[in-house]
Amino acid sequence: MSEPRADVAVIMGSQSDWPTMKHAADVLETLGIPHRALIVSAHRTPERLFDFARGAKGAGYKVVIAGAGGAAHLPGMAAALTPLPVFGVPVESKALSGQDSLLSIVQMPAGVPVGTLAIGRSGAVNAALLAAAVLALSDDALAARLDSYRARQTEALAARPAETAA
Ligand code: RP5
Repeated sequence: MSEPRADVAVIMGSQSDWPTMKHAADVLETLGIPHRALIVSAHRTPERLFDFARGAKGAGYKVVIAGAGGAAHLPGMAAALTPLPVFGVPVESKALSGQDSLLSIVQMPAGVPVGTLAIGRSGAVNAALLAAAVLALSDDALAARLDSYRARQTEALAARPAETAA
């Protein structure tokens, strides 16, 4: 039996990336965007990476979100192999707090773009919101849901800070 259609692939280099990348999946879920999370390592499963990225468009994906840490080659290699837009999320590494991940992802050569997000949770959330914005260009119902998401976020922010324990 074939798997249901997914618009967004959330790929990551390791199980250890999931606590970060789950934030992207959660936002996609909230916005009702069909997505699939996959572990695809540029270094440990290079054949899986090639198979995934070469077949991503044909499989029906429209956007790829790729998260990796350390020597984070996954987003760039995915972008080299697929014409789909790729958003890269630098996962916070233990050794260098994700600065290694960020620099590995952001410094792509001209001609092979990766939309690079912030390190960690913010990057994962924003990658999902960017994916949603791309998909919303051709989906009015999703555009309305994205507008509502942003409106709820605006309404949730208090005008004044509450007292908190020191
Ligand atoms: C990268 O190496 C992964 O994306 C992960 O962030 C990092 C560490 O992987 P594990 O050793 O935790 O599996 O490829």
